[in-house]
Amino acid sequence: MSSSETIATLANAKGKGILAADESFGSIKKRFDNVGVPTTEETRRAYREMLFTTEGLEAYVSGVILFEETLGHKTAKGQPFVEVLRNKGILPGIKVDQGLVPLAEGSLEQTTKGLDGLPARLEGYVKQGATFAKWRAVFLIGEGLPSSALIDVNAANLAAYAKACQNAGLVPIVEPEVLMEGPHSLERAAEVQDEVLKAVFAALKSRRVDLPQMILKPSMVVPGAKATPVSPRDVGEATVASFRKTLPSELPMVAFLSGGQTEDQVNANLSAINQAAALTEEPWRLTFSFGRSLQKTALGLWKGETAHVAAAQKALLASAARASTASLGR
Ligand code: 5MM
Repeated sequence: MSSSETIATLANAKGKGILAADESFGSIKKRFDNVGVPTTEETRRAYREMLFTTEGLEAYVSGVILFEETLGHKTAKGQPFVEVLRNKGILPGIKVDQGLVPLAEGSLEQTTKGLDGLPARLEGYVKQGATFAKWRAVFLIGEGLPSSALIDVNAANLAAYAKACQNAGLVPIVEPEVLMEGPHSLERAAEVQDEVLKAVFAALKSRRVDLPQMILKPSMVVPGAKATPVSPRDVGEATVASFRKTLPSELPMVAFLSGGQTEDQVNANLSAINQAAALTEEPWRLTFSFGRSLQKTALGLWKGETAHVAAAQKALLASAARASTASLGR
């Protein structure tokens, strides 16, 4: 599948989003620990089989982001996950970053590694059936943070990754995550979002990344988890205001991360963002690429038990349906 076909499939799928199921070894362990499931290759495989074989998922999901290990996994009956997804019309994608490392010794800030040897790895992922890729960079808000050094490094790395993906025929999802940790206000989150997105698009342009052939996966503009929450309407207006200042009109699609928000919060906010964008007729399709908020209820029901698969799949489908409704501004 060419990059143009991939972007057309993802960006034109109204009412659909992308399921982020690319938890690295450490992250999936944390999620499994929370529900008392031991972390082994087999439990990771069985969990992802439960997710991907959910009947009807394709009504709400056009792509799934996989972790490297999962890209090679099969169902218990021996069908590759990539084939399971493709048979449903869902495109398989792959997380290609290799996680976070301290920006400098003793620094509170973290940058993302994975550029070394990236072109060769991308070639391999294409052969395994991946059609798009994802790289996550994080920005912590604090006193004097994020630093300009971090913003520069993360923006440059996101651009280098995106260019490498396009050279390899993969659609890049560029994920600059402004973290919700801390007590910062909505206004402060908006300032940081503006600064980060400006730097990221400047770097993408200077690397000559083809903007109509990429997807942005940002945070919503929300106050810190330790601050007083604001209304979805405020989140909608603040997020769209930031995008008007920073996003090029040729960007086809924005797929938000959930970032630790509850399912109710994140869907109310996604709906309000779409309503705010409709008022001013913004050009981008604004949908979801949630990880935690789509999976949390399903994982809590599954708990590693084959007997619970049907109930967990029902919950995943319901979560995906709610996110889909929100992506339509309802
Ligand atoms: C599913 O989690 C993804 C991988 O994270 P790690 O590399 O830390 O294991 C993560 O990038 C995810 O795609 C985004 O953060 C969006 O997920 P949420 O849960 O924030 O919607």
